[in-house]
Amino acid sequence: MGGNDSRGEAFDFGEPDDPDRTIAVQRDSDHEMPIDRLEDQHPQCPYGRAGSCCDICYMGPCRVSDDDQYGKRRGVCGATPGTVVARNLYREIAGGMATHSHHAWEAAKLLDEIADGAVTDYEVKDEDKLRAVAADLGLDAEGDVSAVAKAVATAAMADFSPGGDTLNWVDRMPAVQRERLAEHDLLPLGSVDYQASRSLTQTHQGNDADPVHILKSALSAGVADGYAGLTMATDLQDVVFGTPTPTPAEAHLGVLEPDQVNVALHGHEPILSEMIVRAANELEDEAVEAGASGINPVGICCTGNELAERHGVPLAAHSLQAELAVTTGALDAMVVDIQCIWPGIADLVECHHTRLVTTVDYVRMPGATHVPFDEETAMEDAKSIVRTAIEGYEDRQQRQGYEVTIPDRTQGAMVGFSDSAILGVLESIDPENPASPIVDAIQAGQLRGIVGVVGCPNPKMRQADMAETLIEDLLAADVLPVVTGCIGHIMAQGGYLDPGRVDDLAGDGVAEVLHVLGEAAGLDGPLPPVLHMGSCVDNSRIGNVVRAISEGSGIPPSDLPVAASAPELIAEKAVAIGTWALSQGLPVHTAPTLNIEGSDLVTQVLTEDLEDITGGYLIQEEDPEAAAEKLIAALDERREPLLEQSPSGGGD
Ligand code: BF8
Repeated sequence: MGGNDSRGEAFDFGEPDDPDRTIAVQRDSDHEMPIDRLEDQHPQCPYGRAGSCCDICYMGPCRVSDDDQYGKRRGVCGATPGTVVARNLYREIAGGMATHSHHAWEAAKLLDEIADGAVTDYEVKDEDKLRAVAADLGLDAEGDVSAVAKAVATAAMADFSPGGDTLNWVDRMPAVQRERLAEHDLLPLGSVDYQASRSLTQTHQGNDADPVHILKSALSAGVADGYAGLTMATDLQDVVFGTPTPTPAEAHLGVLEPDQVNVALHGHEPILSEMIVRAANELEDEAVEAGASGINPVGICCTGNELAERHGVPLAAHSLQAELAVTTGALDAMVVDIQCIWPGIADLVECHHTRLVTTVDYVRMPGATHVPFDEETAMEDAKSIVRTAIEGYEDRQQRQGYEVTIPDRTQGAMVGFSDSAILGVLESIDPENPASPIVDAIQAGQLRGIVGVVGCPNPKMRQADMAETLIEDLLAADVLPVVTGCIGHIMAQGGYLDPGRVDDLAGDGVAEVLHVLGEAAGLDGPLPPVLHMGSCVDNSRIGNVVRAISEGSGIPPSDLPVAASAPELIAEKAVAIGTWALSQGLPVHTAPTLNIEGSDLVTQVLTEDLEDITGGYLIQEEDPEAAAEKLIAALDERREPLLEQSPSGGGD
């Protein structure tokens, strides 16, 4: 983060957003939206919600639960509720791990191709990060950039070798926690591809029936997700696309422009979206020839976060609002890659001119145009996709009586708080030890703790403003929330990423910390009340900050007042991320509650016993105020010993 003195003015965001806006915008009277389909699904299956349904063999499905209301005590094969619930959970986590690590694999392959010169449309943008990652992995970090890039890419790709016993990226874990996990045999057994095949094998009918053993393997899959998925993806994306710095961005559907070619980029991998943004710049003239005043790329879900944090591209919508973006009638193309691409979008584009473009071989949708996107022909492919959007714009102009209704809603936000940006600010206060400003603020009683509030917008929880209420309660209690994923969009839309709202939202202690950090960052004002740290793979950035504070202070991660919350969890990926956070020793809150309540044993292991093993434990709570109270109590428990050690003996 640099010392740009004009930034204070640049971040004049005006009045905060209407608090009802986020909910209101999810309904559209003319079209069926996810929230309507959720209502249609009621009542939902209670056996599935309890994790009690076993459908992995054809003697079933069996309903197996410790609660007689939800099933019998044994499946046809004799499986207990513990076996069934643990097995179902392990499969969820493995699904998330496989998906994140496949994302990381694409980034590793790209870096390898850059190093070999096989791909020329991309380059190494952040050489410092490349060398830092190489050094952390114990590789030769000196010398020619291509050689270091090749070494890092080779180490990354080794983490995917079939049946392989290597997981290099686990070296990015705090050493103290790695040792703790090793003592309990909780480190991944081998490459992430091995972990993926092992998870399916282990949970096959008639294999592992020991619930605790299954949960241990599930936890290892969470570790693999955190390092060979999240951390590797963020590391390599920063190397190739640059490490984010604080940047202003507009949020909400009002960022669509009636007289421009609107291209929504939806999904997760910046490999595609970065190139589309570049191609859009290059094809402005063609858009003008078609009668538009320009091309307006906007971001949806994690692609939105990736583009906003690096380029300030507008954050149009979170995943739950993607369909709503189509209903504006202003979207000329929606270009998707992987993950969180809901099939409802394909139904909806049939009523509109919007071109739905799929780009990845394993993500296809009926009604979409498939344009294969290849790194070797990236710019050419991206231009062809942007030209499809221009055609969409021309089609929009030619439709008689076609209505475009863009909500008059935009909200300014400050995004781009990467780990290196945050640590850079802390270093500017204490160059010797960036942990000390945080530990000092905790010991002075100003900062009660930090909570990573991450993940999805679940229509079940959206109706209760779950994320907003939780975050407001945390802030008021002097807890600093850091956010990623679609929660980042919710926060941007609600004005929580506006530095001007610090004094309204934050307790006096955390407000003071944000003012001090903002001044140190040269922002001429405070940091925003909520720090946007990026996409869902960028949860690794939270891990890196925790690691730096832990290593700088000598306090293990499990003794720091740091917790995680996925207050509106949807995806298996989010369950995998939560499992990684549990492995790192953190209290982890989820809502909706995980599908584990069919087994008393699994519930007890995760909510209680695990604390003695990794330091982490699960908090299941669907009421936002109660969730905030439980998280604050968890932070206080870890803060207490630090207050006792403080020079003044505590600040409260
Ligand atoms: O990976 S927050 S709905 S977009 S799963 Fe999906 Fe959830 Fe959004 Fe990003 Ni993360």
